[in-house]
Amino acid sequence: MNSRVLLFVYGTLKRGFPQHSLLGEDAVFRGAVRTEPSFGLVDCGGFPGLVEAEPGQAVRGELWEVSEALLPALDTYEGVPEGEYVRLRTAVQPSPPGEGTVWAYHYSRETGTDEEYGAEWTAAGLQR
Ligand code: PCA
Repeated sequence: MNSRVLLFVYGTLKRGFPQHSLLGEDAVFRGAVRTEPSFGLVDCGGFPGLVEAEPGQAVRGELWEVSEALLPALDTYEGVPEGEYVRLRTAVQPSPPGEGTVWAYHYSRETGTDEEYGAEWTAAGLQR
């Protein structure tokens, strides 16, 4: 059985970015989406990290349907075992009809208090 899961990606896993192929050849693009307006992106040094922010923004990214069997490899790439990121259920807008869980990698390290948050990761880095 090939179970499928939904993943919100906002950084190097997006289409056209360096690690997109980790989503697998059978990944299906489900649309441009954004988080609830309570997040921000920090620059972790060439890649972004999603953190809860106050005041927050709606972070823009992509919703992809991928094979559940790929999650262990994605977790390893994102450093989930070492604690750099955690994979959490994350609400996105527009929300995919009839499907509960969307996963996203959240940055789990401490960030500066006067951090400049971005709302989108581009080839040029963080954008507001
Ligand atoms: N890759 C993951 C999380 C941060 C990153 O650079 C992503 O694209 O969602």
